Amino acid sequence: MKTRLILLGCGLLAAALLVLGGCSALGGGVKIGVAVPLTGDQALQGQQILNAVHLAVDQWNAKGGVLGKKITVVKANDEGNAKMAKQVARSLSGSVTAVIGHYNSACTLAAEELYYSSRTLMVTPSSTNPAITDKGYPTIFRVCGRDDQQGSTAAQYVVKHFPDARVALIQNKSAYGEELSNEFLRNYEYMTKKESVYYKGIDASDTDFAPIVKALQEKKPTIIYYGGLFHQGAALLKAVRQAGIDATFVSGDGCYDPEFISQAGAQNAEGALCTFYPDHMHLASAKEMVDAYRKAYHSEPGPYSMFAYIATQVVLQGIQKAQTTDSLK
Ligand code: ABU
Repeated sequence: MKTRLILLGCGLLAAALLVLGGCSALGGGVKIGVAVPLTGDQALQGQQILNAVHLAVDQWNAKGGVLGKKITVVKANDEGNAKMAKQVARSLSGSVTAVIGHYNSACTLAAEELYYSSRTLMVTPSSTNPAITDKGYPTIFRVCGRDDQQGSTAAQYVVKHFPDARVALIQNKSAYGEELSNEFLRNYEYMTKKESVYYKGIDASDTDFAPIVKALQEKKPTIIYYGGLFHQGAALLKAVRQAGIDATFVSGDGCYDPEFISQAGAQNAEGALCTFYPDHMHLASAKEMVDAYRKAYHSEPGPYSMFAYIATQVVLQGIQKAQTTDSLK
């Protein structure tokens, strides 16, 4: 089974130029918080991010740490839930030098104000909602791309390769899924002057797709654009294929995950399209990290492991360059 890949441009943070958000309650070491889901549907993705941060930190510690101090990792489970993300942010703010996280855009949006207020540096490896960085907080960053980039890239691809498409959109009403779908639709409508044949917002926890399948059977789309994460996307695709609908399934980075294929079933996922970055699993420049990850964890890195590893490098190289963990200096 092979999912085809649409490349998405990604603005990497310039590590060396960072002046870091600091913290006055650090004690002797440098603490890096990792705020991700560690339970529930996204626990594997959270663990893959946490593993990658640990990997980078272990490598730094093996070389003497940063500013001569040992680096420690403080993990926090936001459960993929915005309310919990706020609680996590309250506990990490001011008690760690930097936070790598959150995974979900909704969580990052809920938490970032607290990090900013406490001048705790935050770098998300995976949250793609544009508003996260458009607010312009000087201590809030991402090392991944944005939903406006993904939406536009996917729309251009569909316009070029499916000129007679009948497009249906289904999105999970999250800060990620809704934004992504609307960016796709805005670009698609602008380029084609055509409207979608179907648009539906669902809850991220919805698992009964019978009404959607019925509507799709009536509307007969040839493209189904889904804004949301892999587990729901996989279940939706499965339901759609079981009903005999063969429309091409298109989504974003949230479905670019081996779990999407295994949960949907390889046959159902065949030909699905996702926007993502050049996959580090196939990049020569990423081989060292990928090999180190495999050796350390006896498992494969996840789609956002490399981004978490890079985010950690950004933070630690920034501390090294600035020679301080204090954002006021
Ligand atoms: N970017 C997909 C996964 C996380 C999110 O942005 O909500």
